[in-house]
Amino acid sequence: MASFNKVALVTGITGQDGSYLAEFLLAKGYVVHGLVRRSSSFNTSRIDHLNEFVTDGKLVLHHSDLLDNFSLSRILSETQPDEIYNLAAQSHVRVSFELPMATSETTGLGCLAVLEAVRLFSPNSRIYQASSSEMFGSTPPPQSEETPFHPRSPYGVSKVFAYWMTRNYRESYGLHASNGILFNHESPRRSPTFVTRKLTRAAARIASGLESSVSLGNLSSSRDWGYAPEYILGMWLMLQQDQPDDIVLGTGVATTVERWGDLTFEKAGIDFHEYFVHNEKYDRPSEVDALLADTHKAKTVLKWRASTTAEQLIELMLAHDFKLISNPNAIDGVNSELWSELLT
Ligand code: NAP
Ligand code: G4F
Repeated sequence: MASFNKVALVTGITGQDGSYLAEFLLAKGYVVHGLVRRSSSFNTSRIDHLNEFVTDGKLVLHHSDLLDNFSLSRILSETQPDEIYNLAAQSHVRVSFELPMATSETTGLGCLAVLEAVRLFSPNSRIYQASSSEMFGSTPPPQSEETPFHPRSPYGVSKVFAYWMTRNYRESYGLHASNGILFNHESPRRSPTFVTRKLTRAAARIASGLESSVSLGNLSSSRDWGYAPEYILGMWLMLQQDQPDDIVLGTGVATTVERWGDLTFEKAGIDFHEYFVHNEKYDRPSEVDALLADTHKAKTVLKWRASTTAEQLIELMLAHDFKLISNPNAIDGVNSELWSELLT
């Protein structure tokens, strides 16, 4: 289904999800505007392969920052997007304990800045807010749209603020604003500061003789890990609904960190417990023990379901991390069969 001439604006386009979303929307015929924050080093490696679209004027990159209300307002006024995906955030939970103020500003108030700029300058835009299963915190699994929040980190608290602001702007001003409550989703584009990619990268490097150990924190927590490109379809589907809503996306299967480590190292031909070293600097002052999605609503309302299993995800991430050892510039392509399935 092509959606010609639609305009989308993506905050966080340089991140894991933003880069897949940009590819997805461009393939659907959208003009995509992406916000890139200023950095002293290159921060566009995940979208550099889309340069041909920049040349064609289909992908337009703007310097901006969620903390700069003027640039947000100006870009929204000028572009009048049909759809806005607010993906920008300080998204690392452990780091949010070290940077509680900066995390709250970007991840919490940043969402409010987007909502207010939309209300004032582009009220017909539909908005997707990247909410998180981290909001459920210590509430036991399975977690659904009806599950009470009990966040366990400054990141989680900030996401709860953004979730409620999104609902409040929907109820107060009639904005088409939806919360996608996404459980963990990973890919070869995941930053290696998150545990899944840290493990696939370490396994490939240890098996290749480049490293001799991997330092980690708590191994007993469990997460509902899915494959990021599939979640992009779910985000897009939320904005195609007549009514805005709040919807959980996940796989419905949970794996512990230890099991992920065992499987990953086994697939690399080595034994996880021979190379694992505990380092308390990766422990968190308060932990989220167990996340597991109840995806009934996504299946019925969006007709969306995750199909890549944790084992398949490990295999594709590990394969890419092995490839990076011989070719550090290798780009991870999404399997073309899956990509065309997602696009139809
Ligand atoms: P990510 O890879 O960490 O990307 C975050 C993006 O936000 C990057 O583009 C980053 O820019 C940008 N950003 C950070 N601070 C900013 C600021 N002040 N102004 C403008 N941009 C800023 O995160 P992700 O995994 O793609 O996740 C996307 C969103 O979904 C995030 O909001 C995350 O919290 C949420 N989420 C993720 C998951 C998951 O499992 N991946 C699950 C639930 C919710 P730089 O590239 O310059 O750093
Ligand atoms: O990979 P993680 O850092 O992901 P976490 O904390 O679940 O957060 C991710 O998913 C959220 C959705 O629920 C997103 F909203 C958020 O933006 C992010 O994408 O940690 C997963 C688990 C935790 O229990 C952590 O304590 O792995 C444990 N862990 C053990 N050792 C580690 C490490 N996590 C990291 N990052 N690094 C370690 O060395």
